[in-house]
Amino acid sequence: MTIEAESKSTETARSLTQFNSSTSRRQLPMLLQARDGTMTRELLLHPGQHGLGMTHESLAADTTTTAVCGYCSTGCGLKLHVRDGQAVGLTPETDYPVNLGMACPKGWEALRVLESDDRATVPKRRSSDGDLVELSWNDALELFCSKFKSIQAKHGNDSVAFLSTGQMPSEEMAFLGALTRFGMNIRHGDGNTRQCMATAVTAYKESFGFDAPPFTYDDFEQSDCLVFIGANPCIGHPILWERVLRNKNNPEIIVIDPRRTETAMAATDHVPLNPKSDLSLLYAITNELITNDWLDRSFIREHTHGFEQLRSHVARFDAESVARSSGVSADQIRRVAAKIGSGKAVSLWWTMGVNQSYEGTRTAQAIINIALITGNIGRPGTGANSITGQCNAMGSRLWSSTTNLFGHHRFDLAEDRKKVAEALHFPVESIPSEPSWSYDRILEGIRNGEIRGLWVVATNPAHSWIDQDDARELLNRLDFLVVQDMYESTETARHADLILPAAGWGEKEGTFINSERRYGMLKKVRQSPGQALADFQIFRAVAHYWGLGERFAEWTDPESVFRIMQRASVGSPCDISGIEGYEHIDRCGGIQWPWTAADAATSNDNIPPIQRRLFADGTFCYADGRAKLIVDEITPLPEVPDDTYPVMLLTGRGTVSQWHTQTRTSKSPVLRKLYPKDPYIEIHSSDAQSMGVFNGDLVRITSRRGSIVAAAMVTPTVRPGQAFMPMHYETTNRLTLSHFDPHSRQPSYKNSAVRIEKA
Ligand SMILES: Nc1nc2c(c(=O)[nH]1)N[C@H]1C(S)=C(S)[C@@H](COP(=O)(O)OP(=O)(O)OC[C@H]3O[C@@H](n4cnc5c(=O)[nH]c(N)nc54)[C@H](O)[C@@H]3O)O[C@H]1N2
Ligand SMILES: Nc1nc2c(c(=O)[nH]1)N[C@H]1C(S)=C(S)[C@@H](COP(=O)(O)OP(=O)(O)OC[C@H]3O[C@@H](n4cnc5c(=O)[nH]c(N)nc54)[C@H](O)[C@@H]3O)O[C@H]1N2
Ligand code: SF4
Ligand SMILES: [Mo]
Repeated sequence: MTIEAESKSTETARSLTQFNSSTSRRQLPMLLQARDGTMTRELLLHPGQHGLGMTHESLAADTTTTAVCGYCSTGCGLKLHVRDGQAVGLTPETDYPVNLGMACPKGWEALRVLESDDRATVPKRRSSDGDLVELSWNDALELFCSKFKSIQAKHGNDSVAFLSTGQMPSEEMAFLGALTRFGMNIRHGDGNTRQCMATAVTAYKESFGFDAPPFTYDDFEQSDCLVFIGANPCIGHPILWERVLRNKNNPEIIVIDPRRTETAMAATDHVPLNPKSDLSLLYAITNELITNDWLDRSFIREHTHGFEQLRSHVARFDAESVARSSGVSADQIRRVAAKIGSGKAVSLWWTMGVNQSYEGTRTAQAIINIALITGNIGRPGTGANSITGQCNAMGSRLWSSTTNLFGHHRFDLAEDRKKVAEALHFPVESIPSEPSWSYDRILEGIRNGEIRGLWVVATNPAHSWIDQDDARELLNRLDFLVVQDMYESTETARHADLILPAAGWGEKEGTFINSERRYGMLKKVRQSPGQALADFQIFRAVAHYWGLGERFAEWTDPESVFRIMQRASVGSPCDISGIEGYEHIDRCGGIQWPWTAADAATSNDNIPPIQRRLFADGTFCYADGRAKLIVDEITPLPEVPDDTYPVMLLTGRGTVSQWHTQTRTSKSPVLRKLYPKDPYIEIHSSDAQSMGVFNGDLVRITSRRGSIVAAAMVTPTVRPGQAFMPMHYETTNRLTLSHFDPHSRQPSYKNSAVRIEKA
């Protein structure tokens, strides 16, 4: 049997059975080297050969295996039903501690979207007349390397960059970061996590001394007061909302959102603040907590810095004046403060309504301050909790080596560089001493000619980036754009000079880290189409073609990289040295970080408790163990509605069935039936009336950036003078204003001034 034929027939079986059979697992390294001891190009590039070995005999005709869903950060366990090595169906896993037998429509349809005519199945390059023409993997990789190297030779190492994702397994994040930044001399690369989590990361780092979301999902069930700020979990995290519904304490549920969302409707108290007035509102709530002495004074004394400064800062934010600026009544401000003040287990949850705002970092820290001064942290049902978005945004935060060095170390500390270099067995000189430019700075680099080559992996900037007309114009300026995606029809692929076809969820393996810090397994349960390769395998091949094969010799398969990650994690707050390997993660229903070698040695059979939260002893990640209470001045909103553009446009998630730029969810006939096909904008009936617009009429929406048409959805869920558009439609970001939180450089997608007229 040729390598090709053999691997085609056995590879799915391998990745399935390796989780069930420890004897077969031990054969892996042997098989990897058995062929001829070295990596040949054929072995690297063979379609579907993902570098793992298992014998054909171990394939069970009918079997099931549990893998984590590849959409949102909830990280539900899905039980995959496999016949002859190919997944034929799935059901939510009842034994998985995250979802307890539940899944949302995207999860149920996860397999269906993998079959589609526009799957990228073969590498393609743009010919001189603009058409896409097929080429072999060998030619594609040679083209990739020669183009990038020649741009670097002509314009300097920094003239090529990459943009990646929160949707690849951690091992692929780790590989891409190490390959580019410690190997290919690419200094700048960032991820779509900048669009999403950068604010939470910055806020946690400054407040706690580490990017450490403290919670576990059980906290949804243990709180007696839950506060959601700029979060709509009924749509964005429906299974987490199910966990809230399991709460037996009859909890107060406070939702702070300008819109009356599905979540707000289910709340006991909806706080419909003016968009972007969160910071002053939270300061007013803090002021109420302090003046009424609803505080945990001993916690403040023993575990925090900065209380006096916080007290005097928020004293200026009295309920009456903040009522005027935020649109929330002084009574409601006091009522919300009283509920937080009297709660025994208060948890505060935030997502994009906070992260995507021009003063998001300080807003997130105002939330953290409230949890700290009331002692609502480290206990069941408490916490200042940022819910992540994508299946592996957390993996990107720890392992992508973009803003932080591999394993959330610091580029600027020589001792950290040394530690990482030793863990990777790389020369310490290969580790740069500075973080990458942020996403927006990389795009500015394209504008002013500093960046000329770009490698886009598992993200779709020509739809999702802010101020889209400008973003696309910048992509067109590039000398060479490489797009590595599952589909060749994405908006970004339309600009590509080279398309590298990637395997997707279910077609490869690795680990995802969910919002509660839980490593879970992604598994290969089906063959990727055509010549599509796992991103892992593409990175491995790039390393080889670039001439870095030897440096990455240890990076043969995802689990080997997981071991490297474990080495690098030792001694840090995200230490995972106690995990035995993939089979251990699988057996335990996922494992939350940290899980140290010492934890492993002192626990029964190395089985971690199912739910673990951080900071139970009040010790934070700064050297003195104390958290910081951080405050700042309120700054003016960059674009305020005026006579010409009188409406404030909010954007976000539309339905449970749509995922981002829809490259995946639009492929399922079931999901497509569950949401409007064409763009729509939610407006209030009084605004509709003054425009002479009825529900369903087409309207023209114009901002200073661009002008688009969408159907009007007349609804009481938005207030007069405000409108809402889902981000899932290609046109939405043609309207958005390019502005950023100054600390996190996260785009502020949720406020742009627009004019709406009957079309
Ligand atoms: N179905 C589905 N689920 C998803 C995703 C998806 O595409 N589809 N994406 C995933 C990802 S990556 C993410 S990041 C999460 C996002 O999940 P969420 O953050 O919950 O979703 P969004 O709709 O972007 O924003 C949440 C809310 O912020 C509100 N908001 C806007 N401006 C303000 C403001 O100034 N103040 C306050 N307090 N609120 C404001 C909006 O009205 C909106 O209801 O969802 C994840 N889950
Ligand atoms: N106006 C507005 N814009 C927003 C937001 C908003 O609220 N409002 N939210 C922002 C947020 S929070 C986010 S997270 C971003 C998301 O923005 P994007 O990352 O651009 O959105 P996705 O559609 O998830 O793009 C992921 C791409 O990766 C591909 N893909 C999926 N799996 C794999 C894989 O395993 N390998 C490879 N190589 N490719 C794969 C998919 O086909 C798709 O093309 O959008 C941001 N944009
Ligand atoms: S809630 Fe999120 S993780 Fe769970 S099935 Fe839906 S998309 Fe997947
Ligand atoms: Mo996100």
